[in-house]
Amino acid sequence: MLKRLVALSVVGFAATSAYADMTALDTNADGVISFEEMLVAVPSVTEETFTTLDINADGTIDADEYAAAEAAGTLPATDG
Ligand SMILES: [Ca+2]
Ligand SMILES: [Ca+2]
Repeated sequence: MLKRLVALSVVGFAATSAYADMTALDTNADGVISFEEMLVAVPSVTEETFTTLDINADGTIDADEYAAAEAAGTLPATDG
């Protein structure tokens, strides 16, 4: 199971090569990505996109939501 998840995330990462690791986005290291934190990495991200990624609608992207978005290829592309 773990191996499969890792393989999936590697594939997702390759497809969005400019995307940083989640920990790089989580600048205050609280384990979740806020809209403000995502804005730093992806200045063009909209609240609508963020809300789509925020599956449980708690206002932040947790590791599960990040992994799901990465696997689905729905992470917004960084500008760099
Ligand atoms: Ca954070
Ligand atoms: Ca969430």
